[in-house]
Amino acid sequence: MYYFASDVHLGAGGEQWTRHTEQRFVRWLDMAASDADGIFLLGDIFDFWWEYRKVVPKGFVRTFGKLAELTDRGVKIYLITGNHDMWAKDYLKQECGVEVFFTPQQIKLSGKNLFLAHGDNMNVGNKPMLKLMNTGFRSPMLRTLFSWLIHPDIAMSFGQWWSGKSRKSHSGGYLCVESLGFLIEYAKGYQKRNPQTDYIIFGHMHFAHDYEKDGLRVCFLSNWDDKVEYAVLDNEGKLSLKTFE
Ligand SMILES: [Mn+2]
Repeated sequence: MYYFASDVHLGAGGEQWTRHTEQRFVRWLDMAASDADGIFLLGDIFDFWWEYRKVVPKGFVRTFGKLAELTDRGVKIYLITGNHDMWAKDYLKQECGVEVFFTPQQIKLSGKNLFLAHGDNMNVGNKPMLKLMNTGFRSPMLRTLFSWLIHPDIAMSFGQWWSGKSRKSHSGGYLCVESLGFLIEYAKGYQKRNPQTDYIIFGHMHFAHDYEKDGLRVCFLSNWDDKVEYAVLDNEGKLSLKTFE
């Protein structure tokens, strides 16, 4: 069995809410780990993650502890970073045993070909502003300057503020199936270029949906504000969206 979840946004919404969400996420990890051959976290696990060379942000110890405990036991856990945790470095790998990918991944599981992505940054070719912003956010030089010139308390406050703003602008409005259109278009193009693809899974939209049409199957995972919907791929290669109580 393979499990897929995304957009936990740990750190968003105040201390009490973060604690509540984190406890829920840790319970989900335990549930998944009971029979998982692999757990895939499709990005935005943290609302804002920033790593210094020798320092990491306060918080999230239950998550780190659980991830480390599970990977120590031999459970395979993967993270494909999202637009809120793309600044990860080696801490999650070294301390928690999580395999981190910074780009979408094609992978074969249970005999099926999957394309896994957070869902940000797709189709940016025709969006020059977004492309420029992304180049800036990912620029090693700007990252170094941000780390070295700004006191961490200020840098983290700025990052948390920016993350909240970005999250609200992207998910604050009314979300519906139509909001997913651009990613479904991307998925169609992707499957055309890679016809062996069986399933595509995205996070990012904070709106769970199981799309199936004309031989294309795209699963969208929910965020963790309310009802949590995650995906499971069973050993026969059947993919389904499930609700976590
Ligand atoms: Mn998100």
